[in-house]
Amino acid sequence: MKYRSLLACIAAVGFSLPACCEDGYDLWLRYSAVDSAAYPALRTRVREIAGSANSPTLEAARAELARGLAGLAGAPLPIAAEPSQAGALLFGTPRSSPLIGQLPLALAKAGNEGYVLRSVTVDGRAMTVIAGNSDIGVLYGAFHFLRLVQTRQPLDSLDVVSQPRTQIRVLDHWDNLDRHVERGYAGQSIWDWHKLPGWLDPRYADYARACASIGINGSVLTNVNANATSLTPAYLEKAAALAGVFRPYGVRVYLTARFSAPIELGGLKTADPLDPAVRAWWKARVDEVYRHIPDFGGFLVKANSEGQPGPQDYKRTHADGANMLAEALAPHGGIVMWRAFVYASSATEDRAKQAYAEFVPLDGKFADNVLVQVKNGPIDFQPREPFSPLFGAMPKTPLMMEFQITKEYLGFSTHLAYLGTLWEEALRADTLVKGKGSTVAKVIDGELHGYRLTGMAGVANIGSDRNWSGSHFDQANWFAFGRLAWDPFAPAQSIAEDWMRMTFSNDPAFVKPVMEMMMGSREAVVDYMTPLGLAHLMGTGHHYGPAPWVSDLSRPEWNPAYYHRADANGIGFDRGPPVNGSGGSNAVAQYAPKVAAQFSDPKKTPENLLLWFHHVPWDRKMASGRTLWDELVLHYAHGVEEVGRMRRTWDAQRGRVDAERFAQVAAFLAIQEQEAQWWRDACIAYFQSLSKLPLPAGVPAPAHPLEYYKSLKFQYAPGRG
Ligand code: GCW
Repeated sequence: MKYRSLLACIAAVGFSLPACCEDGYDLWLRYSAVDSAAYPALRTRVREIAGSANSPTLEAARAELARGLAGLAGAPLPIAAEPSQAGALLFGTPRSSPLIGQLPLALAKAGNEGYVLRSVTVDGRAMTVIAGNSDIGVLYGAFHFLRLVQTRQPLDSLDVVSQPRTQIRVLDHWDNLDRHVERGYAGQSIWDWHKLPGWLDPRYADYARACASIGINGSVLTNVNANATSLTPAYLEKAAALAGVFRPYGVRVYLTARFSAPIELGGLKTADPLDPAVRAWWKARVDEVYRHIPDFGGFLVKANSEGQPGPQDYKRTHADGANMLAEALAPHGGIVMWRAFVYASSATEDRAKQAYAEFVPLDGKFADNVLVQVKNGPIDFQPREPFSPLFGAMPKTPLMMEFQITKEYLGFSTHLAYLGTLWEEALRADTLVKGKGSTVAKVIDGELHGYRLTGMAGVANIGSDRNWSGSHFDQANWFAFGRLAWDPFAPAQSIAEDWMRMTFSNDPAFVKPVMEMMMGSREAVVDYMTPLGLAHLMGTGHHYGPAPWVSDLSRPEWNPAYYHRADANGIGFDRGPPVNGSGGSNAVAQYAPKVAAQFSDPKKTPENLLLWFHHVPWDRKMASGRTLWDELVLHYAHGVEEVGRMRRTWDAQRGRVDAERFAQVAAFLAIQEQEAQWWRDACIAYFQSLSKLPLPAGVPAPAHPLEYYKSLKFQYAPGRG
């Protein structure tokens, strides 16, 4: 922005009104000035930043505190090596600061990566300490302290101890080397491969800062639909340059490994994981990776899924493939994240059953440095799915969670959907494998089975757009992912509240209604896209908009009709036990007996998953007393109404939010409402062509005939695979 227009902005609105000209680049690290009359804590408790920044990470911590507190306090704070006055904010480890070593901080409870924030009195002077056992712990603590100020928490008797409940907290970027992002709705890839390593865009450091602020400690730079070129020296040099930028922030670089790389790059005739020449090739290649990136994290692998090469091409198992890579990585301390998202090209079985069928027999067969990465649901990141039956079924294999932050199936970046609630629902689901309370969160954090490794991955929603995520509210999903990876038990609502206060405003007149809007937003999407347990009704390939009628694609599970199975009698996928040898796919049997019993019985299955597990007649009586048909239509209608309500909630915030971000959110909500209506109308028109039933009283008919919706084509929808 031009200096003169900035001055004009400041003159026009003054300091107390929301800042103008905000483009979202600063994310939740905005650090806008505190009104010290309303929040005197900052002035009284924080007068100086003290500590020695004798490593790049401690330097990053001090720099963040200086930057953040200067913004929040409205003026830079004095920096000192040792605390020199009351109100000192002392940061460091017992090694960087002898004083920290002497204070009774109970640092043992902070573990390797955690921290303690504590109010202390030293020589009669009140101070605040941000301490960790490691430098990265201090950086995480610094971000936590800034968050407390940003969200206007009391600072006088701080007593916070926090450490992550999972070890590996990674973003998976589905970024191609040509900068196209698979399922990306925020512009191009932020990795400008062409200009790396010569040009280090300042955005890379801001990315790492943002990741560190929420505890993310790894970044898989490349798409799981992998390109072996990323393992060549020229690209390793580029990845090494990024690793250098990320290192002070504790973010390790990982890459995807294309299973056929020994053939493509090495000129071998095979990529058979048991072939000695193949193993030697991977070993040498991994050694080379570590020569470029000494703290390289490891590989993420998609194999034998959707056309990707893998060990099954050689009649070997997923464990054989994973263990070969694990063997090459182990001497360097690297890990393999092997994905369980598989569905065989020729399978006739229910797709929801395939991951379990392939992986459970391999439990206990993976090397010590392998994690199996499992999507939250059995199919594919739908607006709602039951939890994957793999959770709880592989006690001897560390399973890590894979969530999708980018909204491939929830309206791309123009639909406002806070995913914290979706992930909370998945994490709190009870597998019952070791009795009540055997939640997915306890599988993931290792508590249930004593896993040696733990982790959570999020498919990134980050791109070259100025606001990073394609929309302002999509930033909340990046934020929520990091917070849940740190603590899978954290409540989605308090995460949303922190994010809103940091990103927009602490004004209660903003926080309360907008939080309600966020908390209900994902359910609204479920209602207008796939209510009552429906799934995968999206347009084929691009996944933009409704296409429940598609049924002519070569592979059965590419067709929306495969998932909803609607006909003249009813709708839904029968996944219950077969009756007299025919009927259900018996996917329910993959769950623990009590869960299976619940999901087998339509009367006990929660209505929001009914059609996932059962094919039921249109006139089935629902809990409301209405028929399934009426209930389905009303859910679609309700979803649209909710978006209308979201728009009104947002419109009432005019003046409480800067004009630039206000306008974009308002415009996107208008798009969302139109598209929700489109979803509603297209789905009702289609299902009505089968049910032949009238709409419930008061529900308007779709705006167009079914043929109109079928005729729509979206050749250029973004993010295509
Ligand atoms: O959801 C599907 C996507 C593909 C993706 C695949 C996967 C990277 O449509 O684009 O490929 O999942 O998770 O591997």
